[in-house]
Amino acid sequence: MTPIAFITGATSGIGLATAHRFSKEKFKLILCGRREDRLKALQEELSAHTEVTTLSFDVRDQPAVQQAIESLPPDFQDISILINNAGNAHGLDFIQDGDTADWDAMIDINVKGLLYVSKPIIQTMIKNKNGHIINIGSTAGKEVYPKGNIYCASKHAVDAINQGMRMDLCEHGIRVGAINPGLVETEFSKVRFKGDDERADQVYKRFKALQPEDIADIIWFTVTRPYHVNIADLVVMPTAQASSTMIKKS
Ligand code: NDP
Ligand code: 8X3
Repeated sequence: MTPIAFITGATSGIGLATAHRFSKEKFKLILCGRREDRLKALQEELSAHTEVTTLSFDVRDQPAVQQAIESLPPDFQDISILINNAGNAHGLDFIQDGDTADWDAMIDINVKGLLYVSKPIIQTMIKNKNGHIINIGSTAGKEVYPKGNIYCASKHAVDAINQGMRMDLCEHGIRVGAINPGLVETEFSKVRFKGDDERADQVYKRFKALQPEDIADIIWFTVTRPYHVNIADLVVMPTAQASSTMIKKS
């Protein structure tokens, strides 16, 4: 049976590159995001390679998430791969200056949204005794950096959820693992700096950042291991990066 992969945050960056990579391998795809125009264009493009359906919802809206997943056509319901990728940083401020709306966004999207998406799909995986969940964490889930406070907290939560999911789903034969990238050149910094493109571009200047395709490759490698092999927790950085705060710039 052709595997069905459910990718959140497929409209940009890592999720978009993963959608492209998986489409070339003929996996059936359920692509998610809020920007419907991008989803529709992507569906049209990737349908040349494989079967694609799209779901537009905000991961923060639990009833909308549930309803969207329940609305899947029968031939897209048996999801075997879930890539929990949707997420972003909002702001980069000292904790005393942080905007509480930014804190809410990061906790609601990166943590609660991931859980809202996972729950109904886990139920399907348990029923089918087959499944692979890949949680996109971050080096920010392994270490904290100045002004990273709440984003780092949200990614530390993803790290804990990844471990907890793996423990709870082990007896059901479901694979669970995290991929934790360092700096990847995507729209991430544009979102973090709220459209200040000049500031966002500076983040990836004077060193070779990871590209979204690099992470898509690793996700592909992870899902194509034999079923008894589960990549539980993987950290990947650009060669020029040694930690969140140590980046060798030219
Ligand atoms: P992008 O900003 O390029 O992509 C983020 C994706 O998440 C978009 O497709 C966006 O879709 C989706 N998204 C954001 N908010 C919501 C929401 N409320 N509801 C539904 N979908 C949402 O960033 P990246 O590709 O870099 O980020 C992907 C993941 O990788 C994130 O979890 C991020 O934390 C993580 N990461 C990124 C790193 C980096 O340096 N870039 C490093 C380590 C981890 P839409 O706006 O259409 O809803
Ligand atoms: C994204 C990487 O270092 O900007 O998760 O937090 S970082």
